[in-house]
Amino acid sequence: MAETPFYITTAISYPNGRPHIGHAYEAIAADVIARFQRLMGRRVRFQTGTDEHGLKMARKAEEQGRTPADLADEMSGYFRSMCDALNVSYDRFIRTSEPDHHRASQAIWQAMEASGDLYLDRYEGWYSVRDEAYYDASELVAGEGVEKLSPQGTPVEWTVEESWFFRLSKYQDQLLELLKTPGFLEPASRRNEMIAFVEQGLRDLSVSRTSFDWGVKVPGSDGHVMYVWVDALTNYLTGLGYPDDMGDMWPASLHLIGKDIVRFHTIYWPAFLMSANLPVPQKVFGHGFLLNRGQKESKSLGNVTDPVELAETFGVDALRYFLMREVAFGQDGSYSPEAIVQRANGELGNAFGNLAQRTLGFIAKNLDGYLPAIRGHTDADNALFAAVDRAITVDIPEAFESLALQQAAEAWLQAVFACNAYIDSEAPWTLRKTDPERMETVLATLYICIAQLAVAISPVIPASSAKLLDTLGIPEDLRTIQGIRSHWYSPLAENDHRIIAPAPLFPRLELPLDEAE
Ligand code: ME8
Repeated sequence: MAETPFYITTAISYPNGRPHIGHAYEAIAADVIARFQRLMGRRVRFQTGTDEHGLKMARKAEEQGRTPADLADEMSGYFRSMCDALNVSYDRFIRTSEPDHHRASQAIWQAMEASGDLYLDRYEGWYSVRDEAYYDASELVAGEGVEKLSPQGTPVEWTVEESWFFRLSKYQDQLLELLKTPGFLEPASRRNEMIAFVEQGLRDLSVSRTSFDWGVKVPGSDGHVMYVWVDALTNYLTGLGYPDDMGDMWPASLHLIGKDIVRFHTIYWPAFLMSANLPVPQKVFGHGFLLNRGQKESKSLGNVTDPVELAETFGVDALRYFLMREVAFGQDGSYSPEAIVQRANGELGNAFGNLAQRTLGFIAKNLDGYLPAIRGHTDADNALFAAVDRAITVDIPEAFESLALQQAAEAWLQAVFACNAYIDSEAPWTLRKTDPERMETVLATLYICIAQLAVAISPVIPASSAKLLDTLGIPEDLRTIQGIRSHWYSPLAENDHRIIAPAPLFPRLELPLDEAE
């Protein structure tokens, strides 16, 4: 079977301010999925970046008395360094202000024009700058007093200007069919809303603006810049080289986005692609929102958290693990320092860290660090091997594959518990006196299981896993599911690999003082 590549993208963020925890959450989730696919031996391409055009950026820059380009340069840097700090393994960090992106956006525009899908008219209607979205009057909701708000609760303004329109209405039937295709839009709970929106009847979409110039120029139409979402969505093609040869990475395997921008990704974007005669993405997943102790973060509430500071306080892997383990992927979730500390200490520190520490420390102390010898396995050993193997070949991969990220972490933790039950019942510290040969077999069994579990959880806690696998002496090329199931133990033992004073993997976390009060 020909190898199918895996192309995953996050939304590109508006760099009108610094990144918040929601941005970190999405980047980490995408990274976990990308790393899992690599672990399965697939060729992966992973793209993230910043969405720099539009009125929201232009206005924010004006407020600060600087140019939009200057604002974008500064803020985009924070997004990129957040990804780096959180160990997000992107292949391309795209900025929509880059020249190749302007070229790609103009090319898709011309392809839509060639299909007869663009025409000049006058736009009159509501626009939300915060959402960079047009809304029909029927969608607006009452705010406090007389003002009307968008369905997302953001302010709207009445806008009248000459504009290019895209024949969205033409794609109504095709879009309905696409939205009803199993697996295209997940979780399924988001599907009905989109189907209802299309069934109401689609109106053509205004796709250019003339009242400002911070955007991609409409080819051959002076004074028009593209509606920011037209260029933003095109970033997924730019990164592959569009309009030149895109290789075999398109259509994308997965666009990972938040629930607030599902309409853009499952209605507008597929319609643009259909118009340009390009295949539509295979899957769009709209994850939930992350709340701070159940509340939306906002400057006025003073509860905005810098994700990089959070990682510095608790550790990158503790934060990554917490986010994946705590929240059912697809639903909203909440975080707090207490909850992070509790999960990290209980599950990473006590359950997995101690298991590794006890086993390796025991080998270092009692066998001078030389790997224990295996002299025939008992039923208990085989039962543990079977449980761990099932976890790493069935339960964990199936959960990751279906984007049930929380379940993947849960399945891993269950296998860790099985190892802990085994170490307690086999009690190598007692065997040391009564049956030193059996003690060695027990330690070797644990050694193999720990290595396998370190590989299986590496998408979530890559740095800690790598550190543990280094200590264990597992060569890089065996750090895949297939590799770590091969018979590497005896060759490693014969190689005289030694375990010397293993360092604790997960230092015990305390709540910062101001949180503990
Ligand atoms: O929407 N929890 O950019 P953005 C989880 N530029 N996810 C959240 C979140 C939260 N509290 N807040 C936001 C944009 N997000 C556009 C995207 S894509 C071609 C253009 C998610 O900076 C949000 O849903 O407002 C989106 O997926 C991403 O963060 C970037 O949001």
